[in-house]
Amino acid sequence: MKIDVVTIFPGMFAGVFAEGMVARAAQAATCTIGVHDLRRWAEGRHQVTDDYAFGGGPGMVMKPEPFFRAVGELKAPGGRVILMSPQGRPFTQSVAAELATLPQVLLLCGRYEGVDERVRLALCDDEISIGDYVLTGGELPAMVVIDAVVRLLPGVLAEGSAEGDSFATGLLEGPQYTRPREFAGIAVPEVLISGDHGAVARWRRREALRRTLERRPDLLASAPLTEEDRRILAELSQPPVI
Ligand code: 9D3
Repeated sequence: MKIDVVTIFPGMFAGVFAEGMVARAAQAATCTIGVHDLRRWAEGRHQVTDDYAFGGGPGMVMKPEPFFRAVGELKAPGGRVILMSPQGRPFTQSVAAELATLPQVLLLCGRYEGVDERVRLALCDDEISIGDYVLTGGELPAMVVIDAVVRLLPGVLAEGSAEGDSFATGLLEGPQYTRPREFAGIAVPEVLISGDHGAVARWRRREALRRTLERRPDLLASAPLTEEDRRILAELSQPPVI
């Protein structure tokens, strides 16, 4: 897979791509990541990428021409051009999984007050937001998308890790423990030390259901639940008899 990013702040990506799993994916040649300075496609001695908004108003708008030239040069066959924008479709685990199947993802990052509408209308196949909060640009969202996509590529995670993702099972994860067996006056639950794999699996499922019910009950509506899960949920919803 090829991932390309077009930005006026290419330096922001250095740390993310130098360390951790994204770096490992790039080294393993699972994917090639290219970060491209939009100014390369800007004109004039000052390589200007923004301009005043027609109709007036505060703030600058990013010019269309540099984006069109960048995409003309960088887009590969079957590639998807995605504008990072607060008005985009919400980014979720299933969007990440969809992007991970493509031969190329080409992310365009905006700055200032926004991007000329022609970029959206005539250049982009998709538009993504990472959530309902206002950031200063599309760079951090692009890093979020790249991180979520890269870890789904074959050979990046330990076998089976992605399948266990809380958003893949539709539930939040329950508590996890490592050594020591007792710390801060809190003991590791006995079942986890028991060696009874069946009991451990049942306990983990129950704790995942408990945590989801407490914190994200909205997830239960679309989680794939068994009859036994529903019985446990009913029990957990029942106020304890004292
Ligand atoms: C004053 C202008 N804004 C009205 C609320 C529009 C605006 C344009 C560009 C606001 C923020 C930005 C910069 N953000 C992004 O480019 C962005 C973003 C975000 O801010 N939140 C969540 N996801 C994304 S993806 C790109």
